[in-house]
Amino acid sequence: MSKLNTEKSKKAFAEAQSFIPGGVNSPVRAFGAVGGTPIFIKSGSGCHLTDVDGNTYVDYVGSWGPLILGHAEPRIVKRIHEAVANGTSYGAPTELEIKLAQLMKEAMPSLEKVRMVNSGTEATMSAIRLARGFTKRDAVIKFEGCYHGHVDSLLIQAGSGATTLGTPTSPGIPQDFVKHTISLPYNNIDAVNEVCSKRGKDIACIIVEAVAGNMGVVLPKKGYLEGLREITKRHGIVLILDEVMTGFRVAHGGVQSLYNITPDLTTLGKIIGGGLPVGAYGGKKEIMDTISPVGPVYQAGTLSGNPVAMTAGIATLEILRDGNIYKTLEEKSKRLAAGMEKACKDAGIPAYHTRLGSMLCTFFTDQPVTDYATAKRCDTKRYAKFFHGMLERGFYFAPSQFEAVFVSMAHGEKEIDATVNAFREVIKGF
Ligand code: HOZ
Repeated sequence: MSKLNTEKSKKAFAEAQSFIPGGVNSPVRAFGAVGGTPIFIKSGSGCHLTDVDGNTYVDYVGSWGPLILGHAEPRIVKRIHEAVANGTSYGAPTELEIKLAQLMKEAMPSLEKVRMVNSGTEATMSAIRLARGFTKRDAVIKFEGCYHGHVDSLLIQAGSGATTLGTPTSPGIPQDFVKHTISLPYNNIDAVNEVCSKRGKDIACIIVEAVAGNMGVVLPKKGYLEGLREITKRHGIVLILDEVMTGFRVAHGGVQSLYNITPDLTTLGKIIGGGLPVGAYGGKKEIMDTISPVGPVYQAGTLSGNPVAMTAGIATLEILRDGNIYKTLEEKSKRLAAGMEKACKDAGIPAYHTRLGSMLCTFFTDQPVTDYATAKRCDTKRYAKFFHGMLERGFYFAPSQFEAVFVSMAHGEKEIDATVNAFREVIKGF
């Protein structure tokens, strides 16, 4: 029984369900895996969220990744206000789009050309169409437990809400749409080699979450990403690195800079929109120039390159140019992860901890988690206990084991140490 007063959230949730399926506009918000009623948010500031009942929480969801600088960061808010005053949408090109593309390319040189869209889903969907149009091949390889948004052909053995809510392969997608999707275990390079040596000439692209962040955080094994790069090169397959979550998060140049991988295409979202709806895909000029209006592969969008979203993205990426930010984030994240790991050890609670930069995860399991099968072995009932225990104490984590913890620049030592102390208390009751 929760000690929190969430009467207004409960009322809002009941009302929301009359108008909105499940009362939410994205399933992962519904507390489906942990039980209880989602809290309805009134405002965010720094690392804090305040709900409609007036409860305040230290937030580790960060809008599922975009808010690397925290909520309502004053410099971003100011730039958004200025942009809004100039009009909110033109449906015509602006110099802002060039500026954001430049900032992205500066951090990720593999982005020779970039196309802006409105979400990560749109980015991955468009990148796959482009890879198919460019190679004139149909098949796509994806990996179990990876999630690339709700794209029809990729909702096969998908992570995030699809796993949380028990529908990793969604109904509503005709068999004809997915007959070209090959789903393989993550972190298993032999499986990729085997399929590609038999069917290499049919495969348009391999799409992979650079660090899997939608089955919890699962790190690529040593040599795995490099192996994918080598195999795709050998067979003329387009390598799409999905950095929607990791881009500008784990490092300024994303996972590709840390692992020294040059993908053919990269998909981005979240941070590049500074908290507004944005996605992008980009990569080799030769491939990108296959998109309309230069080439024949069609892709378009009324609000693509929206001036307000571009401004928020530019303001964010300009701040992130300061390399000290990633050093600071590393220290903060390490402090949190180490604190939680030690707490589990001291309490004798089996757990497996993963982290890359400010993305981390505590899996409640006594086994290493390296892929979807091992991630699914976690004790999700224990996770639900953890989630509610932390929520009651004023700490908001993702309402599912199969998501990431995000640390932002707004989290201070004080909040992090308080989180670890609360965690110690919560796991005592396991
Ligand atoms: N990729 C995010 C979850 N892992 C998206 C959040 C959502 O689905 O609402």
